[in-house]
Amino acid sequence: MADFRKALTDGRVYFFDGGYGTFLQKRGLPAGMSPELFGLEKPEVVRSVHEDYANAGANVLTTNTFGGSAPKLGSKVKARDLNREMALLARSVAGDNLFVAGSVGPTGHFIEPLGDFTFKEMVEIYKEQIQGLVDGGVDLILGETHFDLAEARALVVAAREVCALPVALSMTFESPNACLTGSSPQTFVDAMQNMEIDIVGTNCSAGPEQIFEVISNMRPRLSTPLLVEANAGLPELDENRNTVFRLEPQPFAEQSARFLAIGAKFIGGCCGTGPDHIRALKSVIGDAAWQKPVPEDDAQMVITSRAESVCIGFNHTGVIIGERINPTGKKVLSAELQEGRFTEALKFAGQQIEAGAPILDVNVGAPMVDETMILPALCKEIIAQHQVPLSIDSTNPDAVEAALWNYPGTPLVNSISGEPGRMERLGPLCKKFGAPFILLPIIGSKLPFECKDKIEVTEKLLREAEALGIPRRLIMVDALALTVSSRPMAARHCMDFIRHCKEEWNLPTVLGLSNVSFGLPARELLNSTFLTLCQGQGLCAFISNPNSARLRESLYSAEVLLARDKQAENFIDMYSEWSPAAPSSTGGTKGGEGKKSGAETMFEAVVKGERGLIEDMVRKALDEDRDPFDIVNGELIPAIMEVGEKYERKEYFLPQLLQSAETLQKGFEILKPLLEKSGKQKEKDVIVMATVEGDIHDIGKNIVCLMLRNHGFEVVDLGKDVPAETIVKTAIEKNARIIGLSALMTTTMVRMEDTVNLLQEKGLDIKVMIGGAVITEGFCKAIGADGWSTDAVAAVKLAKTLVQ
Ligand code: THG
Repeated sequence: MADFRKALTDGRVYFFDGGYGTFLQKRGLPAGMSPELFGLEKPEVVRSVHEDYANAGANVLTTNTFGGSAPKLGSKVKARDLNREMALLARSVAGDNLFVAGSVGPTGHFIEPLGDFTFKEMVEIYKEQIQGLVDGGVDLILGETHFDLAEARALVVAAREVCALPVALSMTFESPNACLTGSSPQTFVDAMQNMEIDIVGTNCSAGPEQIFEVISNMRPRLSTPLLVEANAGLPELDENRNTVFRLEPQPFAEQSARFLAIGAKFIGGCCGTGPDHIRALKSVIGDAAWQKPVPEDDAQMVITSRAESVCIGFNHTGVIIGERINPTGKKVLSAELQEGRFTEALKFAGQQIEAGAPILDVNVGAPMVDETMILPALCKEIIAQHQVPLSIDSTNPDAVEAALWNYPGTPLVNSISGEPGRMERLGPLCKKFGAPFILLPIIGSKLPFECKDKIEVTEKLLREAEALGIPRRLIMVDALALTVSSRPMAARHCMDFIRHCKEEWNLPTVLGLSNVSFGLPARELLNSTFLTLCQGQGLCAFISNPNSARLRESLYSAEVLLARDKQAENFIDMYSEWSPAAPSSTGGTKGGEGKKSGAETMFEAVVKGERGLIEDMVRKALDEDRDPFDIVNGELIPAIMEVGEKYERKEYFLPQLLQSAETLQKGFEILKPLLEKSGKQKEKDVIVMATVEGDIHDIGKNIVCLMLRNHGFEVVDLGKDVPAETIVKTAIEKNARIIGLSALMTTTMVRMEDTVNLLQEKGLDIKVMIGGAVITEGFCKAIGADGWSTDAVAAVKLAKTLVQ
């Protein structure tokens, strides 16, 4: 049988197949039925689709298992069995000449803090599905249409635990710059490449022209074979109210051919494409050679959060890793961490980010702190509020592991030393999670002091890492800054070592800056100058207090002198008004000076999503005799409006929106009894929300419910898969002004019309608003609904106009 691994590196371009859902509908898949269960009942229909794609010239057939995870399938069938059956079916058509990709879509649930699944649960769910695909003989595992980096990571981890097959992950981007949960195409690629994924890709969401923009944004650091599957344009409604994708095969293929220039090796189609689209791809692209992507950006290492990438490299700006979340010498922080409270730590997080730290070190090592519990818990809190990637700093490997399991990106692990067993324990974990790490060249209790000693220890650890198959892109060496007050040559040995790491090993270096000045006065002066000297030798990152203006001045000055701040643009931007008289209070943070850190008002707490602060703030305001109505109308509501505007401007994404909404709810819970008691509260408008019958997607609907409640609506949430009769009956009982309907699939959105018709039959004046990924204005008009929206913020606006 042909080996798919060879296909990953040869010079050819391969063709995937086209859409299944839309195609199966044409062959009798009933509206609302899951294509996977349909496939079990009518395998001959699925087989005929596979055959048509094989005849059209596809090299890779995709299994009919997109919704084949246990939560999607429900209790009717075992996920492993279904996936095996469907994989066998595709295999029987593919034979030995074609490849079979085992399709794995989203589960319909989010991982916490966005949703209610833990990362580990998600991994287990995917393992079951992937095991079935492996049983059935697929050639690769294909994650498709994902929109959450955390879930995508879980899928990759699961695939690696179950099998040794190549893994492809294809993400869907709502806009050229971000997916639904805020990850940019580039950050997605960075995280996946850190995990050594075999193929990165993007599919669905739009036609080839829009998708071209998405993959253009992946390009700077793309080095992995690329898979692209566009829709046949955007969905429209035909005269019979069926969703259609109208982009014809020829223009589809011509537009898709442009993907080659970005590095596409695998090209196929998604929604609305059929065998003719694949045939056209083949005739337009033919035997074109694969143009292997060559990254323009030469970063040595990339650290990512859910949303952001931070590059570490010889041609990149020196990276400050904010050190302040560390209980050493901090009484209040230590005491709080012992009690499991994070107010002080979160304050440090906010302050350091305001000061411009691109990465935060998180260290909770203090007496009587259970790091295994506290470290991941604090990371989760920081992640919920901030975008910056974290550096997980602990000597306890269990704590590091726990934090890694819970992180929605590829964070920095600080650190792996030569302590016996540590590389064996943490090295494979870093590899598995794609987490870059700091290699700390210490073995035993004696610190290497001279450059040659550091080289010797580092060489030994690098050999260990290599034996474990850890890629170089995950390794950054700690240059081990020691104090010059006891060892005058310490800084010079450090600089020699930094140079050696760069010139001999092409490895980036980092160090804990302040160690150097221990025991001396005016430490900031020494630290800043040491930084400059080290940068001259190739230091890439340093752990330090970013709130020091002097340090930032040194850093950004050096960037000009090292020609990394082209035309001194950044420097001029920050320091054009710099005055020598007050070096410690001027310059340094872009737009950040003068801004207060942390939230000072309830308004700010909601905007920033400071869940931990809001309750105390509300109680304090009540103690000060503030009117509950004034708090709601004067602070909370304007804050959530501001959040909505940020969301529309794409400054905020779903995670921030949810964070702010939950913060508001927490504050509101305290005020609610008071508002009700005073009776001054005006009658709330009632809105009945439901996902229509046959559709089990409720992520979008749940978010809309939360936002509507935040804006003062009384929401009756009927859940998912709800028949029109139940919806209308409830609306009558609750005296609702609006019914809100959600559907994700083209097959189920047609059920929205049932509710509209039923209301008309009964002559009821209840407005109907609809939403969901595939809803269009044309569809809304066609079924006679009163309005449609594409996201939670727009839905709130719409609801407000409908009740006016
Ligand atoms: N290498 C690597 N990781 C590290 C270090 C390193 N992690 C820990 C440390 N060194 C870097 N972090 C700190 C954190 C705090 C301080 C110094 C280094 C510090 N604390 C003050 C004190 O102890 O008095 C408190 C001052 C304050 O309030 O900020 O100085 O070398 N890989």
